[in-house]
Amino acid sequence: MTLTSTPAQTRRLATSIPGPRSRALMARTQGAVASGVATTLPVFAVRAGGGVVEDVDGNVLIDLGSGIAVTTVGASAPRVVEAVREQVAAFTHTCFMVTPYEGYVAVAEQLNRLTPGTHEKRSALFNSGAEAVENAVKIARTHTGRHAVVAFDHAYHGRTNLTMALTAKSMPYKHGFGPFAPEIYRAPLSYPYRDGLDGRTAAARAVEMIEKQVGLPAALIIEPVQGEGGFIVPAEGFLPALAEWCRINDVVFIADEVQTGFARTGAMFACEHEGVVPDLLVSAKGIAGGLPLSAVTGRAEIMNAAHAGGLGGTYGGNPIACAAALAAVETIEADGLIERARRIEQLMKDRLAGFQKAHRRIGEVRGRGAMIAVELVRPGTTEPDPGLAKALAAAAHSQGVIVLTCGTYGNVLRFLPPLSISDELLHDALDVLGSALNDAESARA
Ligand code: PLZ
Repeated sequence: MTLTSTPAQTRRLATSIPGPRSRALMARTQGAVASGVATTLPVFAVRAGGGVVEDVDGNVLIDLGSGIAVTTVGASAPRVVEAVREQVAAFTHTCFMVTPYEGYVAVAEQLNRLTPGTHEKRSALFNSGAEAVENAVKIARTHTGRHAVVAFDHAYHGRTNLTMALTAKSMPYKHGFGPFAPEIYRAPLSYPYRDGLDGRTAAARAVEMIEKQVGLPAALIIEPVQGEGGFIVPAEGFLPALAEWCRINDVVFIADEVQTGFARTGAMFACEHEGVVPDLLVSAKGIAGGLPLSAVTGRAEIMNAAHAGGLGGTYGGNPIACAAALAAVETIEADGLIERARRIEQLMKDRLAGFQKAHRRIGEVRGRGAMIAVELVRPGTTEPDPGLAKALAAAAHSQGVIVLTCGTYGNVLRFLPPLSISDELLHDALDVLGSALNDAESARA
């Protein structure tokens, strides 16, 4: 019996994008689904795996999105499929808080082993990234007895009330949805392309703001490479300086590795690139090969600060999601996917650097591993060009390449391929992007 039905690994356009079946499903969507839930690319998936997504009209699209950095091991990674099949047949749920099961414990052990630092750790499992971020804040508050939490410019931490407060960008994430949770403060980030500051100077600027305007917070939360905010890699030294300030002041340093975790950036966790050891690390997305699972992992004395019964949730650490996570971790390690992410970085940065030479519209090529982006600007300036990002994304979509945009200014085109993608597919997708850039240039000339 074949366990997966992964589509053939080549781009194929059978109809225009979206095709007639997708258009019909989109009409049904409009009649049934709340319009606040928007869609990047209205093609309806039937199968996905390797580096492609196949739609209801028989189009095969190259996947440079991974469902927003989730299917890092692939959308139908064989070990994940097998593990899920076995677990779903055994039992779907008991609730870990009622009658526990081994899978949850095994995932906690793996997280404690894989996250940075050799200290004694504990983990707790949840469902979504936002839910895990909320729990990290709960844990930091009960541990320190303080309330304030510092987040950064351009941050994205989720869509629940507390995580909306932590998230920077108003439209679309917060607009009209307040009032937001109190005691959240925002510090300036290191954004080398736009502030030109070295890491130490940018960290000193952030620390000064925190000390003058907040005092001592319970926690500082940061994405080691910012995701939705624009794939911003802080200047070298920024993260270590903040972590050091937290250590000296007994402030909990929370790394939000929801988007960057699990091999995505060419390390198991992005904190490793600068040897940063967070007190608490939040993971989700790539953790379970597409099944909903998230976690907070951290120093045992902090994680154990919450009273018994203080943490939990009906579905947190669902057994099927845990089985998937164990299989995803095995896949990352056995298939050398951290190395693969580094190779993808090299391939993409080489090609994109070539585009940058030819097009003055690319202000910066940046990112780590298979988390790469181009920031688009008006020629000869650093002025953001969100219109170009939108046009390039639309052109790529129409040619069967799934790309996403991001950034506070909406001018960043980002690439998050599954690590199971082939070099051939990456080159094909980049060829499409290169032509789209040429077309955009001549259209505006
Ligand atoms: N922290 C760093 O990237 C989710 C959001 C997409 P959830 N990012 C994708 C959207 O528009 O909703 C994310 C993240 C970081 C937290 C989260 C939140 O994770 O699983 O979406 O709750």
